[in-house]
Amino acid sequence: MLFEGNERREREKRKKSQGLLPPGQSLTLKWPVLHSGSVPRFDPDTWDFRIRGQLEELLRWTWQEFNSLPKVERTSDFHCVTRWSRFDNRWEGVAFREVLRRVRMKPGAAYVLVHAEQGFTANVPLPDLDREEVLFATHHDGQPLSPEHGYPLRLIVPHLYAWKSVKWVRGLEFLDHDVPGFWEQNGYHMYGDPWNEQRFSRE
Ligand SMILES: Nc1nc2c(c(=O)[nH]1)N[C@H]1C(S)=C(S)[C@@H](COP(=O)(O)O)O[C@H]1N2
Ligand SMILES: [Mo]
Repeated sequence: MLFEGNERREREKRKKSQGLLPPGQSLTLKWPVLHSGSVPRFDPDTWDFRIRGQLEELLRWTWQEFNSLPKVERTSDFHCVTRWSRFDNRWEGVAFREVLRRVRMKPGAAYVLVHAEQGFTANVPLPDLDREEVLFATHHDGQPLSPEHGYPLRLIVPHLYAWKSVKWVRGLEFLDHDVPGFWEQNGYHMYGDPWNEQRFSRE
């Protein structure tokens, strides 16, 4: 379902009055672009997705292998720590659980460091990824992701601030302890719950 113009604004008003906008956030109709570094180029011949760390067996998939995994659609809200939110984004892609099903973890694995192009990382506890609504998205509102929004693949973790929704994702590292990712090393909160305004680690 796509929400256009008045219909979209009506729906936003309704959701706002239902308390679905986290504290300190404002709604945006547009979709801002936010990241550190440049927009990477996608080469389907050299792209791979690596899963490593506390595993019985390391995995490596080519673009063709990853992209042929079963797809799902999920609609969710998006909350950036810089105080904008966007309701009702329709994402299409591969469910995190679809990937997890193929991973043989060691018993201690409890955290994931998500890896992206150019060395970008974000840390997320495994239970926060092992959720119905978490996916590796290839499409947004019916269109392929644009390069600046993460083409060809980005993670979507709707219940955490959007810096955990890693663009240009290239792999997962399973760990038995939590380590800070890129923004977390730069002062952002280790967990990042928008409902509790976990924006920065020293606040
Ligand atoms: N690879 C990568 N992914 C990233 C970031 C980044 O710097 N690098 N920034 C994050 C932040 S802070 C936000 S708010 C969202 C923004 O996604 P958008 O540009 O599609 O709106 O991407 C997240 N994913
Ligand atoms: Mo952000």
